[in-house]
Amino acid sequence: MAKAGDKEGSNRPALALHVPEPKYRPGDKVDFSHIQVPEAGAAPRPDEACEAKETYPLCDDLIRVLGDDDKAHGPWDPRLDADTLRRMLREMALTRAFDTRMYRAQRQGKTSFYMKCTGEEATSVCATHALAGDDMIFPSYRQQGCLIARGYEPEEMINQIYSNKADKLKGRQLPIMYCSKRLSFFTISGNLATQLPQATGFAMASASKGDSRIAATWVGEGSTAEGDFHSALTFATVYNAPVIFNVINNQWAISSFSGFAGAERATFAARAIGYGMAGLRVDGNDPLAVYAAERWAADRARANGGPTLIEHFTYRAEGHSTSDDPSQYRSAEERDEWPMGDPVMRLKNHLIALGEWSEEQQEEQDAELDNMVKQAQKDAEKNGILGHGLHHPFHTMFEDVFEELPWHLEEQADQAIRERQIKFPEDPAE
Ligand SMILES: Cc1ncc(C[n+]2csc(CCOP(=O)(O)OP(=O)(O)O)c2C)c(N)n1
Repeated sequence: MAKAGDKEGSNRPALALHVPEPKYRPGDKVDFSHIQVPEAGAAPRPDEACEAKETYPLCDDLIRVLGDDDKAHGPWDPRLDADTLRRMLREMALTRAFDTRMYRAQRQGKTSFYMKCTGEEATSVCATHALAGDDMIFPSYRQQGCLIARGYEPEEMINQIYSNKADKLKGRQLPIMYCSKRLSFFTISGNLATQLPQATGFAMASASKGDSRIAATWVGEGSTAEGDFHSALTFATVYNAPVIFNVINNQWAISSFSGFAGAERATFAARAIGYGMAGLRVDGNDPLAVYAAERWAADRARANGGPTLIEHFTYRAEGHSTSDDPSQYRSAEERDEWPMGDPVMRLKNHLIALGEWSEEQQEEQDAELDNMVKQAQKDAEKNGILGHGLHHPFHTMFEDVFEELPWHLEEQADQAIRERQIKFPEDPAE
């Protein structure tokens, strides 16, 4: 028997901990040639009703439709008409124009916070097009494109970002944490991955009631390390819930590269295999591939084929948020070197190759969209910007904590209003 303090086993190899390290740090030359970019059209397309395991080779592949020639290739080509393609292009461009203006609004102090989705527009806009209008969306904070694709008014979004008196969420949520019951867009929560089991729960409820609505949820690759990811997938496969898990692998979770969420060992799509779930891995910057994969999963779920996990392989082109400076932790070259290009440019070039669009039309549309966002911003500013007094009545802060206002919260409200009136007599609280 070994005694405490004995050097028993000292001839065994020393254990070593592996701490992932990203390939490129600030100032480094970037070479993404290790990333496998298969030919567009090369991946097979199994039937939506197939056994989950038929999809497993696709979890290690990358479904691509748009080739370097800007044309659509192979069995995943969704064969969308030109009007639908133009609508998707317009909504992706609107998402980008909106992001640009709101980022600036934060820098001008009109709001406290903003998050862009630059480079990831296809993963929200084009995926939403593949769903029915009343399918329930459970987003993370980087899916403003889903709301835009469902026609949410930019002014409403800006009212929320400004926490002004027209903000439907009454200034209670951090900017960009939208919600629209009318558009089946579930309230965004800052707690990562909590939307996943909720989406599964919605899908289970829908199925148990014999309804026809499915659920689609989005999560960053970093957030897949949360326990909620595991429970959501377990419940979804056990009960064959009609739910789609969109994992947006944009390579970074703030300053942590995807290796910290397990990317060095297996793809995120491959997580599906262990649960017995269908899985697909797509080029997230290929608008047609994103649409086709989401449509495949939606049709499968709607026909009681069960859940699908889709990894959208993409790149977070900008900082994590207005509070982040990516030049501190990654090479500035990464964005330009990203081998899958830019989703807006790729769809634009595809439409031009089809003879259904032109550079001039694109320029005109960009100017029109920028003006539209500018006007929406002006209109929203009439309802107030951050810190300029036009907010919801003070009392509303205490409402909706419970369905009915309990006596002790009514007391707190009265007291808070009295104190405010003493401190700021020129700004009477209601
Ligand atoms: C439970 C929880 N832990 C940590 C955070 C802080 N946090 C906010 S965003 C973020 C990174 C998430 O990265 P990822 O899931 O890859 O999504 P991305 O931001 O790339 O879209 C972290 C750690 C949080 N909001 N909630």
